[in-house]
Amino acid sequence: MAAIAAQPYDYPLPTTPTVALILIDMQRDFLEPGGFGDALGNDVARLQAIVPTVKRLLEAFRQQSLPIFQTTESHRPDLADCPPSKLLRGNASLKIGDPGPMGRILIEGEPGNAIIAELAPLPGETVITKPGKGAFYNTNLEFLLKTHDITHLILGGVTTEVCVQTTMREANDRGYECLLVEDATESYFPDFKQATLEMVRAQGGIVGWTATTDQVIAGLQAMAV
Ligand code: TIU
Repeated sequence: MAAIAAQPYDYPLPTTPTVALILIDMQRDFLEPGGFGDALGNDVARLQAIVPTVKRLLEAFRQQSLPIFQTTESHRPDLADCPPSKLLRGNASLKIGDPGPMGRILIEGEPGNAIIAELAPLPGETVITKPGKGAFYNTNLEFLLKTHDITHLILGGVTTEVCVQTTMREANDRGYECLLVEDATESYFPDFKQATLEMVRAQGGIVGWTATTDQVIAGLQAMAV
């Protein structure tokens, strides 16, 4: 059986291609100046550095015609799906829904809410808009995964300890075999990223596995033969 060399031990791949890529929130709001991440006081340059690696991972899934899901953190223009706790938290200079240089912050359909051009989804690749941090909360992701008989999730995107980790934990509790790609995820806080990688794979993989993009691609290629 094919496997991805991973920590804390090898991640077994299924014999049938029931493995999907989940890329979390690689949207301008988090990666470019003037978006939500910037408004929260973060340095977005850290996140831009992983784009070529994420692109390589995405292309590997495309080459093998494996299912690809991307998410965006997005709210309705009327903010009906944004609880006041989320809207008002942090006293940010720009709040969700405020006009910024890329349109209204974190609002569906605004230029800043788009996935960055380098990773723009192709026809047939699914984009899930999510109002929360986790991709399962108030979305149809679980329904779509079940429809495609997907059992294994390879996760990347931003930010590691917020939306990526929340999604991985949600998926783990739902029975998915989850692997977080170490160099295809990033945080505004390097220590938080490192801690997340360590905590998900601690205790025998309590939340799942971690591996590098190279290791994932090698495993997928072995699965294909
Ligand atoms: N602030 C932060 O680190 N992240 C978020 O608000 N959303 C996501 O992680 N996508």
